[in-house]
Amino acid sequence: METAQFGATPKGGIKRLTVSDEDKRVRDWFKTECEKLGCKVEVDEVGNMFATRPGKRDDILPIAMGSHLDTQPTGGKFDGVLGVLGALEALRTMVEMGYQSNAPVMIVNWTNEEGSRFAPAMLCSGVYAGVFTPEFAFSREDRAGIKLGDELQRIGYKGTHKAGAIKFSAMFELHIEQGPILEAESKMIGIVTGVQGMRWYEVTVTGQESHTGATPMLLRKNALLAAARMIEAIDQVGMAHLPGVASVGLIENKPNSRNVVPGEVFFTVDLRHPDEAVLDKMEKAFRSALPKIAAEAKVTFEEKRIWNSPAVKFAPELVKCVAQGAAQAGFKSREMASGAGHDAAYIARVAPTTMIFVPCLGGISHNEAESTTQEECAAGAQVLLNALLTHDASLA
Ligand code: HGY
Ligand code: MN
Ligand code: MN
Repeated sequence: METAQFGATPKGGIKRLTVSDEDKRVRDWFKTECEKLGCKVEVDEVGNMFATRPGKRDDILPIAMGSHLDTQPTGGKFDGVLGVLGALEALRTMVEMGYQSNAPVMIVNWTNEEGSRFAPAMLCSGVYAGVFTPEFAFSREDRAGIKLGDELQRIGYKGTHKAGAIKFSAMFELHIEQGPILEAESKMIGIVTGVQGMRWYEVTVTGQESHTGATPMLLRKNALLAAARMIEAIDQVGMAHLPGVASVGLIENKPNSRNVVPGEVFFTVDLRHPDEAVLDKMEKAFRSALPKIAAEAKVTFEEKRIWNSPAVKFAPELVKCVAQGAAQAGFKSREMASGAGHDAAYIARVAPTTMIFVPCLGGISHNEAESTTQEECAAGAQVLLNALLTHDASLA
């Protein structure tokens, strides 16, 4: 609730876009809170923040707990934030109890998880994992043409450490489920086993601007009409490959004037499925639908895939720590895969990683009404701490 002030919206949500002034304020707040716990806070070249508290032994790598503090434009108070603040609460509890772990403990705030302002999502955990170069990340532009690298510099979070240089031995990520399963089954904890495959595309449809009054229907090259038919076809791709999903979220119509037949439309496509082979089929179906629609509407189009995050399985030994942690705390739990993308999906490439879910009201997320009870937040933080200490005990 305290960090929800940074980017608070009138409808009770948060607008805290990556490396905006609001993001700077919550980063500064996070740094101060970690330093109060005796942590050293380091920032890498793409703004990832690493707060480390020493353990009994300094000859073994830290165990990390991480997530993100950036939000969607109409985001909620818990997506990403619960994972960072849940980690802070777990660390606070250790400090208050005067408990020292074997391994150092690290809290990580990953830059640009949402991919809303700067595509793709999970960009800077991706840089850390070697999926993208720092230069690629710096070059990413928002729809106003502002570059991520320049904004990182402007808010003072373009750190000195090379991405990937600050090491940890394992990562746990606490997150709200962002879907309806745990609530429907009255389970408190999701033992997350992996993340589904995700692909993002950009489509630009080009027609011809013309007068809406003087241009006969049969002579038009209406880019928005073609885009509308493409968007319908994309929805059909999702419906034909359940439990896969297919979405168009961002659309720009030019010139967007009441009495001009639209000449150019830009829109984004988000395809996801747990099985890569089916995701390939969805991609093929999507790509084969566009040419027919364009030809009928007498328009042209360009389409390119800008992101491909394959399905990921999490580390079984850490998944077990979460299951033990939930049982230890006496919470009902169930194994599940994640529909949403998370930094853990990329971090799993460079260190054993897993996730913990708690329910959110009605499974609603990426929505200002996103809501999770204090009891559910506390349960998540408790299981996060239990899982971390279970893993830590194995390192003694
Ligand atoms: O797109 C996602 O699934 C995540 O919320 N960035
Ligand atoms: Mn998230
Ligand atoms: Mn999100």
